[in-house]
Amino acid sequence: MRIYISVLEGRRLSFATPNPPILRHFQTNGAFQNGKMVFSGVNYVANETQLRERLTRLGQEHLLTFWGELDEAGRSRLSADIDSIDFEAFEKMRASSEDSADADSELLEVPESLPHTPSAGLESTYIEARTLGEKLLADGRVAAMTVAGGQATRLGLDAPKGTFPIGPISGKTLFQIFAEGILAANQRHGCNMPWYIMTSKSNHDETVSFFNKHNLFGLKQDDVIFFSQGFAPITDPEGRILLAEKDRIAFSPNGHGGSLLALAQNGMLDDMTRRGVDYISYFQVDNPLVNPADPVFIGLHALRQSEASSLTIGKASDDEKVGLFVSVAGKLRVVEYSDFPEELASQRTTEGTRKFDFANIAVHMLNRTFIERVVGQNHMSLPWHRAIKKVPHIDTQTRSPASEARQNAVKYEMFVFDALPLATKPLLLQTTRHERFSPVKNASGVDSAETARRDIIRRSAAWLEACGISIPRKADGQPDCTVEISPSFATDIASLREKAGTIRQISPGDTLLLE
Ligand code: UD2
Repeated sequence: MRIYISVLEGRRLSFATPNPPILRHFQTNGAFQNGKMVFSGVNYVANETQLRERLTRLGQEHLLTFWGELDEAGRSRLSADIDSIDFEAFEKMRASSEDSADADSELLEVPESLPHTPSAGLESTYIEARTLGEKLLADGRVAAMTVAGGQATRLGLDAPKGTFPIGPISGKTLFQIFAEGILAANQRHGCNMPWYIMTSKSNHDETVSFFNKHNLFGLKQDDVIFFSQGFAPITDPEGRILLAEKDRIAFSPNGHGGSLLALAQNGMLDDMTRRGVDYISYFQVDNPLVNPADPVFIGLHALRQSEASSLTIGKASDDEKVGLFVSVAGKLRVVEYSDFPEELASQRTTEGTRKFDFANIAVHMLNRTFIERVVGQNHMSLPWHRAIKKVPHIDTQTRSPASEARQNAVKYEMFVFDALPLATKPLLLQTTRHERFSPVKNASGVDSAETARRDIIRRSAAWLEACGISIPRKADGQPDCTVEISPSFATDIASLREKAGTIRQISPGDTLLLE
C-alpha cells in the first residue's frame, strides 16, 4: 500500500490510502468559523460514503459531482476544502446575510461632526489634540493598519493593489507611499510605529515578497506585520456552494470587516498589547493621499474618549460611490451607496447644500480594546452582506465552466464600518477631499490611477503655494507643471515649510520631484 502525504496551503497535512472510493485521510482540523478558517489538532476525515451522506443532509451533495473523475490528490484537496467549512456557521451566515436594500429614509438623520478648521471656541481643543496626538505617537501607543486583502478586480490588476505604481513622477507604489508616511512619523516623533497589513489567501505571499524585495522600504522587520484575513464560501443564489475547480471549492475574502476578527485570531491584538499600542490608525490600500499618522485626528479621538473615529468629506456628486455617515436612533452608522435612498442622496438643505454629505473615506481611528470587545471570544457579530458577482466556476449541472450569463454568484462580506454603532462616543471629523482622498479603484475614468496622479500633483502644488513657492498655472487654474512631494520629504504644509528654503523655483512645464 502506498501512502500519500501532501501539504496543502502550508498548514494542512493529508494522509490518504490510494484506494478510491474509500478515501481516508488525516489532516489538521480546519473549520470555517465566523468567516475565518480555524485550525487545531489532527482529525480523521470520513470516507466517501460518509462525506456524501453528510453533504446530502446539508443540501450540498453537488460538491461531489466530479468525485469519480478525481485522482487521490484531487479527492484529498476537495475533501480538505469541504472539511474546512463549519457548515453550522456557514448556514447561520447565509441565513442572516442581507441583500443590498434601501435603508429606511424615515430613520436617517444627519450626524454630528467636528469641523475641519476649528470654529471659534474649538481652537484650543484642536491645539490640545495635536499635542496629545504627538505624544501618543512618541510614546508608541499608535499603530497603522492597512486593509489590503481585496482582489483589485475593478482595477484589472493581477497583483496586490498596493504594488500599483501611483507616484506621478517617482512611480512609487501605494505601499511605498504609505511606508514613507510611517517612516516620516517615526522620524518626527522618535517612535517605531508598527504597521499591520491585512492580506488575503490569494495575495499574501505576493505581498510579503514585494515588501522583502524592497527591503521593507526602510522599515524595521519587526515593525511590519502581515496577517491574512478569513474567507467565506461563494454560493449560487440558492445557497449551493460553488466549485472553483472540480476539486476546489470557491472561496472569497470575507470583507474588510473580517479584519477585526483576523486581528484577534492571528494574535495581532496580543502583539499590540505587548508593544503598548492602544490606538489603531486604519486605512484602505487604495488611497495614496492618506496620512497614516495624523496627530490632530489621533488626538481628538483620544481627547474625546471615542472608541472609533472616522474622517469624512463632502460628496463629489449626488451619485458618488461612497458610503454615507448617518445617525440612526442616535447611533453613528455608514449606509453604503447602494443602500442609500436616491431621494435622500439628492436632498438639499434650505441653504441649498447637500443634506446628507458626510462621505466615508474609510479612514478610522480604532481603540484596541474596542476591537477586543467587538470580537469578544471570537463570537463576532457583524452583519453579513451579500454581493452578487460574476465568479468563474464549474457548473455542476452542465459539468463545464459556467457561461458568462450564468455567473450570478453570491459573495459574503462583513464591513468594518458596521462596528461603528457599537462604539461609545464615536467621533466624526471633517477633512477635505483634495488633502485626503483620491482612491485608485478603476482602470480608467473616475477614481482611477489617472485621477489619483492628478490629485497628488494638485495637492503638492497647493502645499508649495502655501509655503510661498509660486506655481505656474494654466488658464483653467490647473498647475502648469508636474510636482510630486513624497511623504519622505513632507507629510503636510507645516513639514514642507521647514524645507521651503531648499526648493528651487518652478517654471511652466517643469517637472519637480521632492523626496
Ligand atoms: C469602500 C466603501 C465605501 C467608501 C469607499 C471609499 C465598502 C463596502 N464600501 O468602497 O463606502 O467608503 O470604500 O474608498 O467598504 N478589502 C479587504 N478585504 C476584503 C475586501 C476589501 O482587505 O475582503 C479592502 C480592499 O483591499 C480595499 C478596501 O478594503 O483596501 C475597500 O474595498 P472595496 O474596494 O471593495 O470597497 P469600495 O471601493 O467598494
